[in-house]
Amino acid sequence: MEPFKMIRYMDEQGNKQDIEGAEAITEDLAKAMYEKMTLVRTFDRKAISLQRQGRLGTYAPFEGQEAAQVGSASALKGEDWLFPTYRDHAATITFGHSLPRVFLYWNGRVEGCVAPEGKHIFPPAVPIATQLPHATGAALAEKWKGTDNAAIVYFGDGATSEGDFHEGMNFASVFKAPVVFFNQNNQYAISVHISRQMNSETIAQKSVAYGIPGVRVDGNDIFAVHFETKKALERARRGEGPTLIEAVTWRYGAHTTADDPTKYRDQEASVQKRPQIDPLLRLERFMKNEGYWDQDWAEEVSSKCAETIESAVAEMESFPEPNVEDIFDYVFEKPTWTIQQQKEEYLQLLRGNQG
Ligand SMILES: Cc1ncc(C[n+]2csc(CCOP(=O)(O)OP(=O)(O)O)c2C)c(N)n1
Ligand SMILES: [Mg+2]
Repeated sequence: MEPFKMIRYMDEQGNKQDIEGAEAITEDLAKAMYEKMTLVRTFDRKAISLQRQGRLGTYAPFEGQEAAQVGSASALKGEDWLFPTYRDHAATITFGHSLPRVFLYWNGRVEGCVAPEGKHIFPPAVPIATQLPHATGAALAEKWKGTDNAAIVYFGDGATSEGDFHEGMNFASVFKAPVVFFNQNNQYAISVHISRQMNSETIAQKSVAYGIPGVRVDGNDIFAVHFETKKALERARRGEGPTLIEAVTWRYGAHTTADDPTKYRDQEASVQKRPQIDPLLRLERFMKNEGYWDQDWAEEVSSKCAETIESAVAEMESFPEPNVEDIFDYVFEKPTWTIQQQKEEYLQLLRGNQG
């Protein structure tokens, strides 16, 4: 096979591709994936709407990247580790994060960084690529403890220009850490197109430099993402070390709600691309081709997801008011004297304003 050729389990029209040794795609799996992608898309659209109404602080949308995130995170097991960025809530929700807490994160609440008990989900990394060495470390700790737990770390195309990307991959390769480096190549780092980010043709090929396997998948094909991630996780659990996966995808919307994509790309062209690349449309076509599609079922999924998201919003909004001390108390485990001083000054200021 041509090296780093894009792997597809279904083409753009949803036709199943012949993949040697591929696991069977069952109706149950297709339906479960469709439900999850519908849930996270509903979440994403709701979050934008809440931000526009002033009910969320800011938000980083992922519409277009649902297959990449849901397909990969659904391959994890209970005790695995997940290291997300600010755009990976579809992955964290799939792995069991709480919806109200993911909303709370976007209201700047520390509670939004806390995953449900027993779920190994790190808070989103905003500094680009810092989470890669963390994931390598967590994976190595699991290896040294003798478990078969693995880690997955999410990062964008832009993150490959950071030193931490190389440090995390190199260290993981040398020490055979059970970690999957999951790249979502949405082709932009805010306004910077990938052609200005790197000269290599693919991100997957960067694996060669570290002597680890590299896989390039169609990131809008949920089955390609799911099964290739599952294989990489199984390799990791067998003690064979890390894998780099490049999922080629696209974000339809803005980088964040503070960004205007029309300043750096043709948004009309992005809308025109939707019929070819939309991950939900592709799965729908696949399900129709396979005879799995049922319109009543799809409508029920959509209304159930809307209800689930509405009740998560209500829960987020009924959360106790934030404590202003939180922004000082959670910077370090124990506050440094500078932070202590800032906190006291701020509290004094508030008292002065009240008096
Ligand atoms: C170390 C660091 N440098 C710069 C930034 C500003 N910044 C925020 S998002 C971003 C682009 C990242 O692009 P990519 O890795 O492709 O992820 P995407 O946003 O596309 O998901 C940059 C440069 C940052 N957060 N951290
Ligand atoms: Mg990007």
